[in-house]
Amino acid sequence: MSSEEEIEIDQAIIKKSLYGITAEPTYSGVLSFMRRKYTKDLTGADVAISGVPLDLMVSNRPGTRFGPEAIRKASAMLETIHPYTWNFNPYDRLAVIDYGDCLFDHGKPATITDSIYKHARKIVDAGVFMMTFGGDHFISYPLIKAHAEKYGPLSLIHFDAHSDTWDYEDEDIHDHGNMFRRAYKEGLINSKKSVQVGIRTKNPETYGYNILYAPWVHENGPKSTVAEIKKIVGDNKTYLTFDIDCLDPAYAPGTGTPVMGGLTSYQALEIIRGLTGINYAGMDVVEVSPAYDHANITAIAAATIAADLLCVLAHDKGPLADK
Ligand SMILES: [Mn+2]
Repeated sequence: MSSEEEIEIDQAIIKKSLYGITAEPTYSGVLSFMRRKYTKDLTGADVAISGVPLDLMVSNRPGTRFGPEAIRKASAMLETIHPYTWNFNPYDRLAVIDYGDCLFDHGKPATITDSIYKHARKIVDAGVFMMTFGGDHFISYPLIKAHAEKYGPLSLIHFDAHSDTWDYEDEDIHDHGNMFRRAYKEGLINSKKSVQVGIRTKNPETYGYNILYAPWVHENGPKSTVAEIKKIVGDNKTYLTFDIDCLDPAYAPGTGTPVMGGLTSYQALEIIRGLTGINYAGMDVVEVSPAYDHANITAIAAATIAADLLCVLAHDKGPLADK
């Protein structure tokens, strides 16, 4: 920016249009995701970013309640335009707001599922696309429930080291390891038209989910992975969930349950950047746990993945008609 250009700081508050982006110092000002307008007003919004700062359902190391905050902070450093992949500014095409976080009562764990579900229903029922930041992966269950009630049984594109289809005796257990069994059992997900990508842990029961294991992705590369994903989900309404532990711990150490042998950040971005032309219902990026992070590696990875997913949506929407 030129020295004469006036920098107006705190775009998250003062921004008038829901479109466009204004440069401001990366180290200063009110944080929202990509400095989007921080608002509860869904009018005119295409996409609402929101956080679910939950880490009560983890089986291993907690701390993902600080995930949404870390992803917002990391996003302040991101470039808006990646000319080698997307030759456009996504915020010229998509009206993206930051809706803030979901409020729930951590002292009443049994009420949390419903609080997340109601938070999602408010946004989904307004016809606004949700991009949600976790929080532990359990949050995907109430989010998917809200989306499936509007759109019918969904296809799932699920990036993870773990399949999260554990079979517990108690059907009503609140845990970040069995959401996709539960969502399948409740008819929220069509598992045959769904795909899990990057899995590299024990998986006793697949419930019909298609699985592209991490070694398969490494052997076949991003292009074949994209082709397989598109073949599986077809034109079905699709929910995309990205557990950051899909990435190798070298690229995402700040997470509760890291597993070696995962995707590189470049592989993940190449796959995501190929996933255009899919009939998306909603998306989330989960399991960032800043206390285990180093140099914000994991938060930057999550913010970049989310920003690129917005580029996918902006690509599919195309440029706005001239006003
Ligand atoms: Mn996982």
